[in-house]
Amino acid sequence: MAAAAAAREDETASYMQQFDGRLNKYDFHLEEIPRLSHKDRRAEALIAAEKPVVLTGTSLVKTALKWSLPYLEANLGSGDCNVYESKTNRFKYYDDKKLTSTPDFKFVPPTHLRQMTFSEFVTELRQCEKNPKRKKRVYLQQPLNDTVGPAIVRDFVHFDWEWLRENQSRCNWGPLTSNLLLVGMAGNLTPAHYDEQQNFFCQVEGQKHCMLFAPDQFENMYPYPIGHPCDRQSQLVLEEPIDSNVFPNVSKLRGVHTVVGPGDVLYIPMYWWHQIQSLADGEHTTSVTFWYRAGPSPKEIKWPLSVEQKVAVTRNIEKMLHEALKDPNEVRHVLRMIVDGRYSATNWKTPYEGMEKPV
Ligand SMILES: O=C(O)CCC(=O)C(=O)O
Repeated sequence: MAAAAAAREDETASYMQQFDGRLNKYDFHLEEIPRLSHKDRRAEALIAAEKPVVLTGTSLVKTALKWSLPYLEANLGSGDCNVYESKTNRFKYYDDKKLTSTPDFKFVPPTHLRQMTFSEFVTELRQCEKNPKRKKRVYLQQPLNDTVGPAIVRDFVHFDWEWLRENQSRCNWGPLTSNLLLVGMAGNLTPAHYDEQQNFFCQVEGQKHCMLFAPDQFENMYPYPIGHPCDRQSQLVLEEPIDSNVFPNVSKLRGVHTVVGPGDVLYIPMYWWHQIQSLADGEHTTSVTFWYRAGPSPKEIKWPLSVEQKVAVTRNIEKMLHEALKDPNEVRHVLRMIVDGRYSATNWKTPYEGMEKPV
């Protein structure tokens, strides 16, 4: 038993070594995400504890492993797909509904959303691959909905829904909300962000480097303010030197990472920051996500709150202030007013200063 566990640990240790020299270098510490058989009890325990794990040997999207570009072109249907276009390899998400909520603030969208058929997308992808100097990249991010053709429906119906239901019920997650099909060029990068949902991230074609940062890294990741179109995204560009005068906590940043390939399923827990990049020296990549809403809040709240609960509370307070005050400068002023001289470190002797301890 101990030998098997040691062998599995060795497997994880040697797994990332094969990517030495193929991944970007980062200044912060990264540990490996465990790779475990989906039948391994430790994998179940990690999912239940909301810790990332790569599950091997699942048949979750076995029927999608044949989703090559020609297969998708022939079977995805003739409807339009969402294709993001970027002048760099970074495809930072933004919420265009928030674009109008700050009239004094000119936001320059980092990517441009276009609609096109899957065939048109493949033509664009091939052109971009042939002309890297044109500095145009494309990334298809299309929800799998009822516009897909019958062969894709058949493949979808044969996903391992039983395995998903078992996990959903064991972990008390809410309903499945969506499946996103992602087809991107080698080197495309989705910058660090967190989602408010649980995710089984399935790799179908090509390889992706996935870096995850626990919710307790919130202060080290410097998310944008909640009213910003890039809410839930980090302001840090992890590939570039980071100015520690502007972002002093960056020296404390630490994360975990892995590379996923066809058939691997990465569990990305809710509120875990993640940055995902298709390997630059590889081919195009294809992935499918399974996003689940969180389960109902526990009937009894226990203190101290978990880090995840604190992130949720922080978001709620920030959201209320943003909705009430509208202007980010006002939010800053009110937050300073609450903290300065009251909760600030220099003034904070004891929370009960001036109160006597009962004898
Ligand atoms: O694969 C990617 O590029 C991004 C995926 C992602 O951010 C997610 O599944 O939450």
